[in-house]
Amino acid sequence: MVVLGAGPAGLVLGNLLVAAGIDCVVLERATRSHVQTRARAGFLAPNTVRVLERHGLADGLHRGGRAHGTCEFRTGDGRFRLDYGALGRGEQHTVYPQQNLVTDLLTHYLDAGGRILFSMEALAVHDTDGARPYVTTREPDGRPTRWDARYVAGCDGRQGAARRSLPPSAVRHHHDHGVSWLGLLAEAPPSLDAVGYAVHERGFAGHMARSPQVTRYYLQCSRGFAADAWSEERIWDELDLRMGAVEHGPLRRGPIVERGVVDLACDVVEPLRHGSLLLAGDAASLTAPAAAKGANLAVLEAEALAKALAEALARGDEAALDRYSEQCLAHIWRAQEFTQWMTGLLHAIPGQDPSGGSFFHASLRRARLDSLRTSRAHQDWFAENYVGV
Ligand code: RFL
Repeated sequence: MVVLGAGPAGLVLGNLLVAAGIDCVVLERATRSHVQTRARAGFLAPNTVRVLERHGLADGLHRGGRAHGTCEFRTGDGRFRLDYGALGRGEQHTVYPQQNLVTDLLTHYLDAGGRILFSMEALAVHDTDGARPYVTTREPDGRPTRWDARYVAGCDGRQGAARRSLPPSAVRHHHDHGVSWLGLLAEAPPSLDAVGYAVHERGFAGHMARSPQVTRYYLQCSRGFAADAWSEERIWDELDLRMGAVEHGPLRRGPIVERGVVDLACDVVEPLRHGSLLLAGDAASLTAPAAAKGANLAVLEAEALAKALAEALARGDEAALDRYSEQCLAHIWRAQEFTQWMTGLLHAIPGQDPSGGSFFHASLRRARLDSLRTSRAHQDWFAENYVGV
């Protein structure tokens, strides 16, 4: 069994395959230190935590994760809070940085005897319509290598070899939300004890705690915006303005240690199985980070895939593998639908708002926020979808 990629999907899958006694190797393009320090997600859904607990992979997040169940919306009309952890199904997120989760999963995998090769870039997956697929790779010194397997799991993200090797029958549904975010990681303590979503006429601003010392911020920016266009001071001033620092209190500033522009787009590959090539995580579907679903879907899919592969490899029974795609696509489309809703709630879409000329969409957003502020039924729906995958 060859697994491409050592992100949450590939490492959960690798751990479960090793636990099931299946011979597997993980091939990862990046170095170990890069994989263990790549800051991305932080909000784990209760279902994700349950999957990790079920397989003894949750020790680290039990030690270092923090329960989180409140978000605050700020608009020109004031602010309101939703204690989503007490609404809907009464479930909370666990805040645990993705790089810590990846480090835990990797340690566990190696301790269990799992094999992984870093700096090993997969170039393509071949012969996926038969029972003897193989992966071609480039060694760190540039030499080509070939890896034969019974199945190949494509967990190598949006730009990996698995996606490049899909047969023409694969359908890629793509949707561009039309907005971009400047994503920032600040060495500064969180400024509020909640996720902060500011819906401002200059664009969205977001605040998400990562740890007591580190906070993620987002600023909606124009397409093609250069990540280094603004000085740190300019960024903090803009965050202050959109988050309403004058009315609601100043943000706690600190050095910005990472910045990058994310174009909010999503896509889904259908189906997730192409003969002996199976997709999971971002390789299968990409969700815009507005609703924090990506890492959570990756973990869920990895568990479903491990179970199906174990049945296929141990007993030659492919029934679960045949169902894998349909089973996961149901979750994926639910996550896409909520992400789409959330994106519409948070953004002035260019060309649809006062700055772009139309009053209509801004008024719809205001009405949606008002409903969320006042309707218990709407709040329950939000909470259920916000923490769910
Ligand atoms: P990953 O984590 O991208 O891992 C894929 C791995 O494959 C390697 N790779 C290759 N290896 C071998 N050969 C090749 N040709 C290869 N090409 C790539 C890569 O080096 C990498 O190690 O995919 P995976 O495992 O599917 O996990 C998906 C999640 O990482 C992703 O969905 C989330 O980070 C998305 N996301 C969030 N998700 C959440 O659930 N909650 C959040 O709060 C959240 N915040 C975020 C996010 C994503 C963000 N960015 C950077 C888009 C915040 C941001 C800013």
